[in-house]
Amino acid sequence: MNIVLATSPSEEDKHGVRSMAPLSLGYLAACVKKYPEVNVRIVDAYGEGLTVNQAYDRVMALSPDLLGVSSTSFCFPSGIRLISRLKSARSDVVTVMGGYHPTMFDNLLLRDVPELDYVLRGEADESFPELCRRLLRSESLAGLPGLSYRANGEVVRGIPQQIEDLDAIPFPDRSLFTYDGYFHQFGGFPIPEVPPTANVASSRGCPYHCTFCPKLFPEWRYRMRSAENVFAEILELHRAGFQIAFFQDENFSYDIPRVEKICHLILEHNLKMRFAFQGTIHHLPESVFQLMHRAGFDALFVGVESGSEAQLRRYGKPATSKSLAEGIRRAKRAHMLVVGFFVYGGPGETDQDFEATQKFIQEIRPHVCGGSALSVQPQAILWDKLIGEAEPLSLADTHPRQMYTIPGQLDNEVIRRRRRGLRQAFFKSWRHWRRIIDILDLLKYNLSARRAARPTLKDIKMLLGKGKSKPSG
Ligand code: B12
Ligand code: SF4
Repeated sequence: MNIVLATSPSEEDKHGVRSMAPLSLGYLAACVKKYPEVNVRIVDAYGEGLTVNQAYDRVMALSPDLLGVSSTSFCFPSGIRLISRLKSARSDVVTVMGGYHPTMFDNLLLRDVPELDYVLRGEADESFPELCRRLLRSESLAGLPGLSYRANGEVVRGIPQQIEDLDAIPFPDRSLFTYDGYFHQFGGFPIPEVPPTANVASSRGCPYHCTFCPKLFPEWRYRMRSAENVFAEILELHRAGFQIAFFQDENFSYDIPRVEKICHLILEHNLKMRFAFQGTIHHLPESVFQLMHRAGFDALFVGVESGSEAQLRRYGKPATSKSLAEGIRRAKRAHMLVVGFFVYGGPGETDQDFEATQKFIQEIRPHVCGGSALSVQPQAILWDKLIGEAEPLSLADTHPRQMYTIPGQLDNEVIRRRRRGLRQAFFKSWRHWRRIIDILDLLKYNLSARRAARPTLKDIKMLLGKGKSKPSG
């Protein structure tokens, strides 16, 4: 059985191009490999920036018997187009969707997309291999956990699945991530000379409930892999030649004892790798940041969202602006590169709230800032509050919404001003004299920053006439 797993193409947004490998599909592939009759391939249409037509050609060339398409809420229409095109050319191919949007809107998808055969709701590490097994043996699919399908003109909905013991599932099959563009970026930022980097998921979900943050399904819980299991994976990555591991979890750092244990294992084994993570930091004491630095953690990505206390409360964030500022200061004292993410234009955000965000950026000075206008996504608390709790009537009603399209919220002109304002605040923060200290500190103590800066430093040396030009030929 030829299985092709694909991400939904995104023709409008090229954000993911050359970005991280799709771990979701790597996990599914690893889990289904236990059946020798199965041959799996991955087409990362989103990551490679393919159009629907290009993705279709790639999938067709692999002669699939089953096509599984992963989709977020942002590019589900192109995922549907890919499935429809394939099915009209090859009606015998079994088509399955999974991921955020299909988990939530399985009923609408199966009602309105005749070319789609099945949806697997929630985490499919166990249900997807079971689906393949039953298809291979021509067994009944009734009762398959998480499976939504059509029966007698009705949609039968499965219960979204979650894996209780994450240590029990295999590591993602990275041999199928054949696109080499992943390895020329770091956390989504293109860096030409970045050493081989792998993304890793050490936990699933997040214990918090920020109002704008979508969950895979309402009952989805935070679960962690053990420190030993995480360490076994990074050891395997190290042996495979990866030099950096990026923990892309929603919240890698929530559980302090686990973070400490991972660091101790790295130090005890003298593992020479560098690390970065995404997660909350307001609760991490200085000693933990220092330990992480010693173990090789060079960068962190944190959702600050706003510098205004009132706005953070409205978002239901677990931290205060003071605890976030102190967390960033502690991380900087431990020589970590801090990438802070901000959102603007959320419900209730006043000019004063936005000014507090600008002030936060200028005073606390994360090394890098990312920002976006808040969008309201179906699986988030805000969706229920602003759009309504009723089930959308059609797929067209399930698209994420920009705030300015919602009556009573800030208009697009204010959003544009805030976008400019955020950029200005970040540029101003770089004009502060203390930035020289920030840079010198990173160059002295942060190995990844030093490596990234090496080509620029070489250029500067050459400019100053101190570098020897390389003999040609
Ligand atoms: C890493 C990451 C990225 C990376 C790489 C994405 C990738 N190729 O995997 C980059 C930086 C490119 C990225 C980009 C974006 N991302 Co992103 N990303 C993540 C993150 C942090 C981890 C994804 C992951 O690997 N999870 C681990 C795997 C194991 O879980 P999983 O993906 O859910 O897969 C399981 C199930 O969903 C299911 N499944 C998934 N696919 C399929 C397919 C089939 C056939 C089946 C049967 C089952 C199945 O089984 C899998 C195994 O259990 C998630 C948050 C999260 N924790 O999931 C956000 C997340 C997916 N991203 C999100 C967003 C908003 C974006 C962007 C729009 C950001 C932006 N402003 O540009 C873009 C658009 C992405 C897109 N494709 O549309 C949202 C999506 C919400 C939604 N409503 O759909 C999330 C949930 C974050 C959040 N909470 O807001 N992202
Ligand atoms: S925004 Fe961050 S802290 Fe809040 S629920 Fe989402 S992942 Fe967790």
